[in-house]
Amino acid sequence: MVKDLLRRQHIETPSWAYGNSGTRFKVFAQQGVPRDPYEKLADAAQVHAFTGIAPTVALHIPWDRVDSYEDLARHARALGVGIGAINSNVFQDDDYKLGSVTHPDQAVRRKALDHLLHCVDIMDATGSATLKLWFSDGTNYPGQDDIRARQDRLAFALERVYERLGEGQRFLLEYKLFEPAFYVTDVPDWGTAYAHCLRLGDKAQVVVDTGHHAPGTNIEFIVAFLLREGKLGGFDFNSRFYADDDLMVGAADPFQLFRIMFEVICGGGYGPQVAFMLDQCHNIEPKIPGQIRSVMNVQEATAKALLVDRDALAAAQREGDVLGANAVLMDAYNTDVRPLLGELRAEMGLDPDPMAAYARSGYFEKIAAERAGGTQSGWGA
Ligand code: RM4
Ligand code: MN
Repeated sequence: MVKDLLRRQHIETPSWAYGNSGTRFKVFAQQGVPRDPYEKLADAAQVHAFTGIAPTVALHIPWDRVDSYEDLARHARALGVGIGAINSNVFQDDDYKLGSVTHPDQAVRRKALDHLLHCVDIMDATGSATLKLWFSDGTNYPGQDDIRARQDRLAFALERVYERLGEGQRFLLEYKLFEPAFYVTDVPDWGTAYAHCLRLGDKAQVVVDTGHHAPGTNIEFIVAFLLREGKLGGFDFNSRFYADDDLMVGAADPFQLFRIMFEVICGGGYGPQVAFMLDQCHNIEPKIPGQIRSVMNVQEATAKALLVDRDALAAAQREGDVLGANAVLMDAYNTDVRPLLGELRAEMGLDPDPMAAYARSGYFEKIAAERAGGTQSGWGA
């Protein structure tokens, strides 16, 4: 039963995790990094080949701009993966200094909206069902712009995108507390994202990036609440020690990840309706193994959450047995699920140890040798 649910798990990896990345201080180049989206998909296919549960790859536009998106999708299929969410990028053009869809200048707002609509065209071409919207929009200084007018401009753009969505397509609105804006951020929290989505309808949902909250925020509460309202569309998983660190999910706080997964399962969110996506950057560690490790971390947290004895938990809760209820949860969290997952992988025809199997495969040596010349992909900030 637990194994069946785990076998069906689907974790999406981000194309940008395979490219070079860094901080505003330095981007360290690595060997074998993809030069184009085709090579990024090849690397993502390795993550799926060794874990068996990462069958889709999110694209980021324009980082993954190609001549033919149909051709890119065909290439993905031939590699055994599919195209997942299309991530819009309205934060790197010089025009967006004062915002994108909330910019005070109508011409800039139009340009940003056109990009978002273009992303829906790419969804049509690739068969992607999900558009992910993150806006860096905001202000740095009190008085810089009208907070309410910016909300109106945002609502206008979201409406236009919503109207453009086809059958079976949806958008996920992402929030982030701060950065790059340091005073007002136009979509800073789940409440703002939720309110905009609620007004639009079922095809608009909220995505929770686990790195986008103030320290100490109870993310599992947000998850429980949004699920209850049918507004949790998915996750951008990563972990953080300080701000939006984009470190490997489950690295900083595996217990938080377990608590989140438990709420997903209890709230009926363990299925295709809630997308489990990774949004990470591997600045100093090798990228493909970094993704494999991250997928395994989510899988381990999920296995532990599935092992919670929910009947025993409900009984303890009914009886007001505070310590008993807590113990039920902790027993599951403290279970070593690695043998179970090894067994599951063997049943799926995979090596029980994906990290070791990848290291032995020779793929890294191959790409390091082959990918000489050209320009390595990166997030180019
Ligand atoms: C943003 C946000 C988006 C991601 C970019 C790279 O902070 O998390 O989801 O697409 O970073
Ligand atoms: Mn994100």
